Amino acid sequence: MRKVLITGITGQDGSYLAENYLADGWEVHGIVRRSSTLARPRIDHLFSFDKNSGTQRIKLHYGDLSDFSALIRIIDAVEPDHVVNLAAQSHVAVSFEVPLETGNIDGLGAASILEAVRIVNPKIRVYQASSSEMFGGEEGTNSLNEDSVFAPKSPYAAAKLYAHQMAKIYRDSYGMHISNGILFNHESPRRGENFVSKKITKAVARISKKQQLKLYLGNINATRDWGHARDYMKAVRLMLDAPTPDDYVVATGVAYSVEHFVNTAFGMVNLEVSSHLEIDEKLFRPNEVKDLLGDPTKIKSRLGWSPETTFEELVREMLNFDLEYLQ
Ligand code: NAP
Ligand code: F7E
Repeated sequence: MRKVLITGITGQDGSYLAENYLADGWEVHGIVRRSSTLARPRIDHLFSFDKNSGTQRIKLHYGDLSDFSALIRIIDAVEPDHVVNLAAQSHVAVSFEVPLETGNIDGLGAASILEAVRIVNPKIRVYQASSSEMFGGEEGTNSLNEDSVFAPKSPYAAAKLYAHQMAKIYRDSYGMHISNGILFNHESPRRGENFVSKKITKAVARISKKQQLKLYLGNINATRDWGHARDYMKAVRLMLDAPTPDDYVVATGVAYSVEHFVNTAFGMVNLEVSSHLEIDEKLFRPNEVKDLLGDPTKIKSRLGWSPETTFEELVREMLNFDLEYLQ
């Protein structure tokens, strides 16, 4: 049975990617941090037994991206065919609060994965979770592709750019099968609660049930190219399964403002935005990434990937999930 090792398996993307590999019959291994609770809500539903073999097809290993010895030990023991590095301090605003931790995990941690794979078995295929944040997103920029200039604006983006370049350096220097996915914002009902999409749909659901009065947001003029995490994890699989490694932008090619996201979600429950939305200056970032729009031409033409979920379908799915949760 083929094996994948996923870092960040407890996160939004890790949970969808684990489902994707399990559906294809792979054995899925994940690296998890020790925490004071055992709750792992995004992957709890995956711990069923395989009907044929009677074994668990998902196995977890304690480790941390800052612990190189653990990474070497786990990769050596699991002998995976693919290593997917999704683990990160993934919040841009928080990276200004914890810049060193962000650099340590998102930058050096990613380099540790590359070095551990090189030492244990350089034939293992690797995916590195790069980010559209690396572009910086100046106001009104045209759509961004693999050749666009990187100009990071946060500790998060700078750390991701270091990891991105290290992945290219390892690919070019050692002939390893390493791909960088430059993913634009992707959301889902499993999105972390302090990202703007989930903050909006959760608040709209609660306001519609009279459990909350106001939604406080920062810069609602920012525009983002929003897709569905489930679709984007299919793109990750295509990169890992491709005969040759490369770097790919993954995006829908359509961007909307945060304000449009808010209007869409409130419109779905027939509520007036003006009665419930407040702008809070404290939620603005020290250096705003204004506009991000991706050009997915390369991945469409070379790997045949296309987004399957429209913006409205995404907002509807997130909102329905949050409404059902309240019931
Ligand atoms: P997420 O929900 O925040 O998940 C992050 C994962 O990383 C969690 O499983 C977390 O574990 C784990 N992690 C954090 N620090 C760690 C450490 N020191 N050692 C081991 N594991 C650690 O993020 P996501 O949205 O799924 O994103 C997945 C990856 O794609 C991230 O690298 C992110 O930066 C990148 N990315 C995301 C987007 C997007 O729009 N979602 C776009 C571009 C790139 P705990 O559960 O223990 O916290
Ligand atoms: O912010 C604005 C905020 O935190 C989106 C991560 O997955 O995608 C994500 O990073 C926009 C920004 O995502 C609030 O200023 C307004 O302009 O949902 P977000 P992000 O910063 O774009 C990239 C591609 C990644 O790689 C990251 O890992 O919304 N905004 N008001 C707000 N944002 C938040 N979080 N909270 C607000 O109250």
